[in-house]
Amino acid sequence: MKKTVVGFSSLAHDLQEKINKNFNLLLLNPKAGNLEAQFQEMLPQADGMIGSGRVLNESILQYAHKLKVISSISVGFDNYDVDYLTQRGIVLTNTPDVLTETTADLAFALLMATARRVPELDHWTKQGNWRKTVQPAQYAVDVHGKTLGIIGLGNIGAAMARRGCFGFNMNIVYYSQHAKPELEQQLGARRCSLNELLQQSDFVSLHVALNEQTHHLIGREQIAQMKKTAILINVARGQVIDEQALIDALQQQQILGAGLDVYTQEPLQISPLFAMGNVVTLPHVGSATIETRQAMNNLAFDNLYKVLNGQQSAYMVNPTVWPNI
Ligand code: 8YV
Repeated sequence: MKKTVVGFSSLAHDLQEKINKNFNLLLLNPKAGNLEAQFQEMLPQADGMIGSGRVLNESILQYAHKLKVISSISVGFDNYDVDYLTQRGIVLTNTPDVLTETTADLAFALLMATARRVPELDHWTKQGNWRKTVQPAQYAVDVHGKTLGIIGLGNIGAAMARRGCFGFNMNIVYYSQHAKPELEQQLGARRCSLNELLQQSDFVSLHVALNEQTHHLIGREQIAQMKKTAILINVARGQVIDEQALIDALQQQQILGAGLDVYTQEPLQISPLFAMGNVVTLPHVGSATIETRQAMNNLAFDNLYKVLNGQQSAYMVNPTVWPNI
């Protein structure tokens, strides 16, 4: 008998087809309302779950009596209570690596767009304001040769650092739990304290996972350490920054600008950030390219398929569960 898989977010058509060929797919339907009732009905049958962008905790998973695996179509796993899953013997898998370069591309695009005021000047030009040669009011700031501070030198942080070093001759400093001697060698990167990084960087780019240690890692005190001319880039998770502190700092011109892809509340529909010319806001699109989303879907399917067929996946977030499942 085919195993049952519950899709907990909208899934691409070809992913649905692949799942349906191998398993019995039940898809949550947000338009039909009452998600809790839908979960309550579907989850007792679920052997596997697949999707992204939804908090799945004990209050929902209590209905999933025979669940073996949650395959998350994301690298981040802050939406899941990993300890609870481990206790329950449920494997959690994710999709790292395939999105590293694409996410770093976007982080660098945000850095460039904010520093060179691309969206702001695009809007200004289209509004018909270009009546004579641009004046200092339209000037931006240089990127090349500046100091790029990377907070969290994991895969995506390192890919961002490479772009800065090799593409723009930037000086790289980083703050990370672990020293990365190889990257220090390759990129001339220097490890330093968080305060030192904040004080010295022209661009501060966040690349840490969200957890108890990184929640509001960048708050009022940290922003106060930054240069007045510095720009903050965040493609990690919104909650790594105290968003109100950032808004206040931008309004008081304590820093020059911010390039943001992630927010405390998503989707974000109203925010003082939207009224600020020196802030570039994107709708959480770090991995959102056709190729990368396809690769993430393929990997998530592979993870799901393997675990439901008794094979280990290389991308288990809680591998200690394995012998017991
Ligand atoms: C997700 C992301 O795909 O992978 C992550 O952790 O943040 C994104 O790339 C996105 O959250 C999908 O909802």
